[in-house]
Amino acid sequence: MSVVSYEIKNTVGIIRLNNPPVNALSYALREGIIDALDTAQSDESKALVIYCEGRTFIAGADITEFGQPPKEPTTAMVVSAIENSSKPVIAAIHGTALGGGFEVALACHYRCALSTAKVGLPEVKLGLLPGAGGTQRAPRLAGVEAALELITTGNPITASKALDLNLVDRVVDGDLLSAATAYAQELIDSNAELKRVGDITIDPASAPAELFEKWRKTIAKRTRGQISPQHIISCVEAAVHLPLVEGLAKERKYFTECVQSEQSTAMRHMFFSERLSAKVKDLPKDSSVRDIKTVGVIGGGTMGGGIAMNFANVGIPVKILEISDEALQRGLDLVRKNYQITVSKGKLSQEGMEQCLSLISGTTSYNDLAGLDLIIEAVFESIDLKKEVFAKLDEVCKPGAILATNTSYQDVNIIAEATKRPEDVIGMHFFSPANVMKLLEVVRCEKTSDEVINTTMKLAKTINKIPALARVCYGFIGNRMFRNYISETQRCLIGGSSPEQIDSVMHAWGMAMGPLSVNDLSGIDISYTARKTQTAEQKGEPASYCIPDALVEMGRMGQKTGAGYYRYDRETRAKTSDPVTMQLVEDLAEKHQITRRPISDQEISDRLIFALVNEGANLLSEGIAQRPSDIDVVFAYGYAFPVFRGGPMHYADTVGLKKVYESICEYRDRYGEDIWKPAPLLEQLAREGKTFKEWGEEQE
Ligand code: T1G
Repeated sequence: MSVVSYEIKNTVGIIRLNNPPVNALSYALREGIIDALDTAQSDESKALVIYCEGRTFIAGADITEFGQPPKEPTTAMVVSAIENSSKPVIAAIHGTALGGGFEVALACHYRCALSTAKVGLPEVKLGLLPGAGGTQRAPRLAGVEAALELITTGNPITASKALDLNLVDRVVDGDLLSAATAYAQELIDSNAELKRVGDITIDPASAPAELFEKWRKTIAKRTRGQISPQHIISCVEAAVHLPLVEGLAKERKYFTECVQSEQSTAMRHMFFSERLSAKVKDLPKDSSVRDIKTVGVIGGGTMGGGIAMNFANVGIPVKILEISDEALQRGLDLVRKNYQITVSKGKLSQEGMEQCLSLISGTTSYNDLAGLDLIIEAVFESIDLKKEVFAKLDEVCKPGAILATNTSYQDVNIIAEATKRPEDVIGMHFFSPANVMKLLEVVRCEKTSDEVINTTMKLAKTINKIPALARVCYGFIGNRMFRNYISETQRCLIGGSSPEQIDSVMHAWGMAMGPLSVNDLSGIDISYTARKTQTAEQKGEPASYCIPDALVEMGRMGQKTGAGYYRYDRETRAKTSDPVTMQLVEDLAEKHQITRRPISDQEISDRLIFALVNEGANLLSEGIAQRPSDIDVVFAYGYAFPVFRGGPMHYADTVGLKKVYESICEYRDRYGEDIWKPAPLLEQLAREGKTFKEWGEEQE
C-alpha cells in the first residue's frame, strides 16, 4: 500500500497521505510527498491540497528513525520543496498536526483546519527543537512571544487559538477535504498570491534583546538542566535578525546538537517507554475488558478524595464511603477545596468544577456500593483494616465488580484472600496528590484474572494515568526501590555529609527536591510510623533510620512542626540550616561507632542512584517489574525523577553497567554485603557487556 497518492479534481491537485497510526513523516512518506510535488509542478493543477487519511494530520517526524543517519529527503527538504512550489499548497489539518507535521503545514502557503484540530511543536518534550523551520516560520506568522510560548512549552493549541495567532487561515467544520478543496478553488479563482511564510520579516523593534534575556531566565527555572529550551530561544531570536536561509542553518546546527544529546535520547526513550508500560507481556491479545461506568472509593481522606477526582474529571460518577457523616463531609469539602485551587489557577472553569462535583457523591453505607463496577479502597495502611474492608465488599458488591486497593506496601495477595473472589482483586496504587501524579502502579495478585488486569491497565489511560504493572512484593516497584534511595541518603548523612550537601547535590543532579527536603515536606513521622510495623529486615540497620527516629522523638517532624532536618519560618516556610540537626547527626554517628569522613558530591549522587538501579535489577530478576523501561516510567511519573535522565535503568545504561557494577562492588567492600549486595542481573549484564535495554528487548 502506497503511503502517498496524488489525483487532480477540478484543477485542484490532492496529495493524500496514509501512514497509520499517526501519519508520522517516515522516509516513504517524505519521498512520496516530494514525488507528488514534482509531478504537480508541471500538470494541469492550479493549487494543491495536502490531506491525511486516518485520525490525524502528520503528527511529526518518525521518532523511530532518530539515532539512525538521516535519509534524504529529510523533513527540512520536504518543507522547502512545499514552500518553493510554483503553485499554492494548502494544508488540510485534522487531529493533531504536531512537530514536523505542523512544520509541513507552516511551509504551505495556506492552512485550513477542522475546528476540532490541534496544532503544536512538542519537540522540546523530546529534548529537541523544531528542526524543519518551525522556529523560523512560527514567529513570522504568530509573533515572537506567541512562538516562544508555543515552542518552549511544547503544548498543542486549538484550531481557533491558531487562527487568532495567524498560524492557520481558515477553521472549518464538516468534511475537511471538501472544505479544503473548496478553499483551494477560492484561492485559484481569486488568483491569490503565493504566500511564502519564509518571506515574512519580523520588525526587530517588536523583539528587543531584553525580551529574549527575560525568556532565557524564565525558561532556565522552568526547565532546569535542559539544553533544548535555551537553544529554542536562540533560534527564535535568529528569526528576528537573520534571513530565512541563515536562520534555518542556525536551527539545523542547534537541532543536530540536541538530537545527538544524551538528554534527547533519554526523553525519546521515555516517550516510547510510557506507551510500552501500558502493554502486559503475558496477556493474550484478545483479553476481554469489563465496562467501568460507576466507581466507589472507600475512604475520603487526601488519597481517597484525589482518587475520586480522577474519575469525576473524565465523567465517571464516583461514590465516596466514609465511616461517619462528619468524616464524609470533611472528605467532600476537601475535594471541593482541591477543585477550587485548580479553578483559581485558571486550569478549570467554575462550570467545569461544578460538573465534576456533581459526579461525586457520598455515603456511610456499604450497601450503596452494591451495584458499582469498581471499588477502590483507600483506608489507613493497616492490613487488618484492609482485610475487614474487603470482607465487607465481598459481601455487598455485585458479581464482576472489581475490588481494588490503593495500598502502598501491604501484601495484596493477603487482601485478596479476605474475599471469596480473589480473581477480581487488584492493586491500584496512586501517588499523592492522586489527582495530579500521572503514575498508577497496577499490582496483580497471584489470582487476579487476565480480564481484571486488562481492564485496569486500560482504565489507567481513561483517567489520564500512565500504568506500570507490578507483582506483589513489599513496596511493589517504586517504594521498594525508593527505600534504598532513602536508606543510602541516611548512610551518607551519618557517614559524613550534611542535609545541605545531599539535597543540593541531588537537586543539581536533576531531582525536583533533595531527599531530606522531601522528607521534611511530607513529614518525617510517616516513615517513623511505618517502621513501627516493619520487621527488622524491612527496617534495615539502625544507622539508616536512627536520625529520623530521633528527630521525630524530638518533635521535629518537618515543615508541619517548623523543624525537621531544617528549620522553617512559620509564615513563609523559608528553609534554613539548623545546627541542632548536625549536632544530632554527629552524636548518633558516635553512638553507632561510625567514623565520619568527607563524602564527594559525585559519590553521593552515585550511591543514591545506583542504590535505585541495583534494587531495580533485583525487581527484574524476580519478575516484579515487567521490563527495565517500566521502572523508568515509575520513577519519571511517580517520583519526579528528571525525564532528561531517562529513568534509573536508562541512566545506568548511559553510565555503563560495568561502571555501575564496579562502583557497587566498591561500596560492598567498604560498607558490607548486607547493605551493598550487587544484583545478580547487574553482575551478569556487566560481565556480558550488555545494557538493561538490550536485556529488556530480549525478554519481550
Ligand atoms: N513517530 C513514531 N511513532 C509515533 C509518533 C511519532 N512521531 N507519534 C506516535 N507514534 C506511535 C506511538 O508510539 C504509538 O505506537 C502510536 O503511534 C499511537 O500513539 C522535524 C524532529 C500523536 C498525540 O512529539 O504526541 O517532528 O504503541 O499511543 O494517545 O521538527 O502519539 O501503537 O505501537 O501516543 O492517540 C514531534 C508524538 C516528533 C508527537 C497521539 N511529534 N506523538 O496520541 O496515541 S519530533 C511528537 C504524540 C519532530 C521535527 C521534529 C501522540 C499523539 P504503538 P499514542 P495517542
